[in-house]
Amino acid sequence: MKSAMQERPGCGVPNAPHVAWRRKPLSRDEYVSGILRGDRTVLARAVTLIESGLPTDRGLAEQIVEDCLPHSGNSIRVGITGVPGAGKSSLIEALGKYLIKELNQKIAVLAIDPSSQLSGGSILGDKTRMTTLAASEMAFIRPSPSRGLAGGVAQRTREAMLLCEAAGYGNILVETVGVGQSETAVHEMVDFFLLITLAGAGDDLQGIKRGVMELADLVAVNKADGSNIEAAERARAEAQNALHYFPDAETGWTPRAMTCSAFTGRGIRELWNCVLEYASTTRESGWFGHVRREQQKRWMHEMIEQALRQRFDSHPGVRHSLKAFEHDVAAGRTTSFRAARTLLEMYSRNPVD
Ligand SMILES: Nc1nc2c(ncn2[C@@H]2O[C@H](COP(=O)(O)OP(=O)(O)OP(=O)(O)O)[C@@H](O)[C@H]2O)c(=O)[nH]1
Ligand SMILES: [Mg+2]
Repeated sequence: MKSAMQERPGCGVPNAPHVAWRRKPLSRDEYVSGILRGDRTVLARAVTLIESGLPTDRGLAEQIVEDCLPHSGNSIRVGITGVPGAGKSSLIEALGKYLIKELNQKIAVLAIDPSSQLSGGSILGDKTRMTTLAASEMAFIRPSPSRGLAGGVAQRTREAMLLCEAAGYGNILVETVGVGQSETAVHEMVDFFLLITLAGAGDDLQGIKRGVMELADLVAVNKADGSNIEAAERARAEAQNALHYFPDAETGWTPRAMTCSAFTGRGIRELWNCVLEYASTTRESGWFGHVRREQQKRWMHEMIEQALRQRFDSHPGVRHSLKAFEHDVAAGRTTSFRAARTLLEMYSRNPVD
């Protein structure tokens, strides 16, 4: 299924994914050279290819990623999470404006949004919250892929991230809603993890899962504007209490809490300085490189698992008998162990590739 944006050719948003099937197909070299010279249209088409469910597209997509890999990695990858409505998209717009206008730097925004599969709404919503970025030549915005399972979406986002880096985007922001498993997936693909919270709502109310706080390198209490400033400051102090007080021995970093406002711009510069400070501190401690190496190892294992699963699922014998085995297991006619072993043996006698 195509996303809402993909089905609206010429919907007037410059950053909209391009309608690949109407255009002349590009060769592997054309894709790669386009990406390396920072051509946003080619980059968008390559990401569409990555997100395509067609097995015929997969081969080319993998070749492009492989060719771009040596040119990737030179970036700071920031994950942003928080409950719906916390202001993630608005904050990304504010950060993006700061990066482009004040620092003259390019920014790529990717999103993993499990809710969009159900509502379909936030894809267009995101674009309207990021109007400046969407219109800027210096920004590349990609809403969530609307299909696939959490793991598959994460893999595609990772690949899109590598292509953005090869295209010269030194700042990568990955947005996700902090209510599912997606924040863990995002945490595992970024250098820095930012949790956006709001004043006046307890952790339970905010739906923040226990554990997400522990992943955060920075907690930003957003909407610290107007009559909300004091409450935001109190929430900041509470968040700071919940975080560690001392630098982590391994990382050299002490997680922080700040207030900010996507509307007034309060705290935006400080927020980005915090990201930069994290990068320099952890580069010095060696943690930065260590995490990236560990992440790469994990990606490899995930890809193996996914590929094996895919092959197993598309094995004709397995496909033919799976339902019957499920019935037998549910009816107690066989055990799940025996059923799994039989199916695995069926697969390994004649593996599919
Ligand atoms: N007062 C105030 N309102 C804000 C601020 N940032 C965002 N909002 C408002 O909060 C609402 C949600 O903002 P979004 O940026 O869409 O939040 P989000 O976290 O991206 O939401 P989802 O993508 O749905 O998860 C919108 O109505 C914004 O206008 C802020 O700094 N101050
Ligand atoms: Mg959003």
